[in-house]
Amino acid sequence: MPVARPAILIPGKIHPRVVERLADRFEIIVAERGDSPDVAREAAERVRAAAVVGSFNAAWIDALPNLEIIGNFGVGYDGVDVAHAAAKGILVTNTPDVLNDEVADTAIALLLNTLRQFPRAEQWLREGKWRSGVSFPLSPFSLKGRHVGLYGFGRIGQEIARRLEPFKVKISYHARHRHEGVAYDYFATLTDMAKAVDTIVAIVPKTAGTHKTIDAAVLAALGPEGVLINVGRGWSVDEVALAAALRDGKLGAAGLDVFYDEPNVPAELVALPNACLLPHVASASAPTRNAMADLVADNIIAWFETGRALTPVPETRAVASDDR
Ligand code: NAP
Ligand code: 8YV
Repeated sequence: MPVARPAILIPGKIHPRVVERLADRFEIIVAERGDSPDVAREAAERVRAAAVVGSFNAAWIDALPNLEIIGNFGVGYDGVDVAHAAAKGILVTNTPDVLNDEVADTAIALLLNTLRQFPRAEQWLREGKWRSGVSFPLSPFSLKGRHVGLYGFGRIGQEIARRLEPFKVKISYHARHRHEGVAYDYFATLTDMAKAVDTIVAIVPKTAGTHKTIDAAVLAALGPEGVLINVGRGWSVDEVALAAALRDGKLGAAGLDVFYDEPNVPAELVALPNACLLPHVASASAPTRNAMADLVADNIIAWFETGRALTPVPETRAVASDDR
């Protein structure tokens, strides 16, 4: 009798390369995305791995009695109930490092676009407003001479810092810990950093400790010349306070790739000329998304071939197949 191939569940859409890479070794079971699991019991019992984007909650995990590994497409794995997975001895993997350069490049592009208003200038040109004797208005802000505070100094934060160096700006950072051997000033609190710098670039994960930490007090400390860039998670920002600060001139400008309730972007932010807004595209180039897809697939393949995954998240790092 032929040996059954392990079944992989794909709840909703995922990058097609994940499926291409897995289809010859595994049975692929596609289900509807949703908060409630939607997979027939007999199929659910065959599932030993899931490849997911976004939300994968405890109900989904509980619906799959033989689940061993969840491969998350993305370095941020806040959509997966990782505590529940860990409690059940299920491994969770993410896609660190392969997107660092792309996301750091995007952060720099968004910073320059926010300060210098290049998207608005291009729109102005496309609208046919550039005529002899008529120039686009000077940008109120420049990157020159700024003091940039990185909120988050992990894999991506450090790449952003490397890219900022040639711009000759002063660089500081706030993270949970001081990083040894780093020459930039460290601030133990976000508020203290906001008082010292004029620009914050946020690249922190969605956790209990980062919820709405960029609040009215932090924005007021940045001040009317201040700029906020967020490429981490919208969860970290009090968007009501941000829109009010931008509207009232208490904050100079903001550049956002991420929002609290995606894809719903507050109308107040959309209406503001000093907000530069992107639809969560920091890693969204074909080469980088291919690399992320490969890492999702390689984690699942490695798990079934060697009993070890390549990039388990810290909370489930201790899970190994020989414990099962
Ligand atoms: P990482 O290497 O784990 O770094 C996370 C950084 O955040 C670390 O410096 C960490 O501090 C800091 N941090 C965590 N909790 C904190 C808190 N409560 N207060 C202060 N600092 C805190 O992660 P990464 O690979 O750089 O990615 C960071 C996040 O970016 C991801 O989790 C994801 O949500 C987001 N992201 C967004 C996009 C996008 O498309 N926009 C793309 C990729 C990633 P320590 O250094 O002290 O540990
Ligand atoms: C992706 C991201 O857009 O890796 C992350 O944490 O936010 C982005 O790279 C997302 O994970 C999948 O669409």
